[in-house]
Amino acid sequence: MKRIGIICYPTQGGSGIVATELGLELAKLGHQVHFISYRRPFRLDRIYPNTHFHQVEVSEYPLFEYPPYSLALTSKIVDVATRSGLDLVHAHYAIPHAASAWMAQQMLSERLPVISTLHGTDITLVGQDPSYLPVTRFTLAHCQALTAVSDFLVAETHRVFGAELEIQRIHNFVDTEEFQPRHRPELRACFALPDERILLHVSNFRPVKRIPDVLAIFARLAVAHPVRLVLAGLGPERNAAKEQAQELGVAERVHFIGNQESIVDLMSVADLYLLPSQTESFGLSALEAMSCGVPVLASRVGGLPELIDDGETSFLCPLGDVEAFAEQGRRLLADRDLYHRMSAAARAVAVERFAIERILPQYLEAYERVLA
Ligand code: GMT
Repeated sequence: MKRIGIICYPTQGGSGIVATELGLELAKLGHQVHFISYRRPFRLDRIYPNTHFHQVEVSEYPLFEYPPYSLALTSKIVDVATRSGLDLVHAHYAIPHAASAWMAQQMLSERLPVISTLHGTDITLVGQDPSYLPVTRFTLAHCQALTAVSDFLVAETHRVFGAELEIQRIHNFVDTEEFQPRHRPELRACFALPDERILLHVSNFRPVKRIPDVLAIFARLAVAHPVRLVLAGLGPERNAAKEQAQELGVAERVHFIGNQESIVDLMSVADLYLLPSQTESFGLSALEAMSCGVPVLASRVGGLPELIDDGETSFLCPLGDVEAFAEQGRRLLADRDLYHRMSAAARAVAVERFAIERILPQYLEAYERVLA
């Protein structure tokens, strides 16, 4: 049994989900898992044996225009490590988690090994911002182990932060028992008539998700097919998306439903999942859709080709080419055989390659290495 500290964002983004699901699986194996964050992670929604939550409290002071979260987090890591005897700390998302973990390690005379998992925008966007780049570079070089969620992200990290970094690729995973095809007519009826198909997109509505493309693809499909679009999540581009839906004349068929507790319920009502992102280091929501037997229309970017076999398990389309997305969507909506084949193949690949049982041993092995 090990005592493991997991530092993560508590929000509905993929890095927080991966960190929480990983922690819960470790706890099932009997490890003591200590989550450290500014709020209870959203999938840590009830009492789970062997898990503990430690809230980082950031004190306000009139002098602080920007209260120093990274320092409060460091203090909390030191406190939890000392009281609970942590064997190692696992930081999810480099900024500022890996940096705070490194600082805590120094304060504990290097007795606390740090493993950091890179998730995507911590390398591809935020980590390259001059405000964070030197600290990110330093902390990546000083972790005892680094993992990244795709080969794409390993390569991108090498390109930006140096080829000498040792990074293990550990793909993201899904709980295929929880995320499985379900027949939920009563939920579907909340959004669509029986003969209508439902397209789904779930995100944080940031520019990287290309929400205007989601709507443009939907509007093209809506010309000839009885379809609905369900948009789940909150974020800066949500209001603009509502305006765009009006302009495109599809507003009555688009449902903005905000953040949802249960993504699996949403996947159960969807016929197609749209992910036309600018970049996606992995695309966890696409994997969750596939595990539920929902084919995905995604951009051919980042780590998505590692997850999607184009034309077999889902479709990959050129970035920004909304007509190409719509064309593949039309094929899937028109051809029931193709749809069912692809749906089954998507589910099969989730089970065979990305089920939690396949991925967890890779993290356990990384922990053994840092402890050795
Ligand atoms: O999608 C986001 O912008 C959120 C971000 C996060 O850190 O929560 O997601 C990143 O990490 C996920 C989990 O590893 C990946 O599945 C997403 O592809 C990645 N997002 C991007 O690379 C844009």
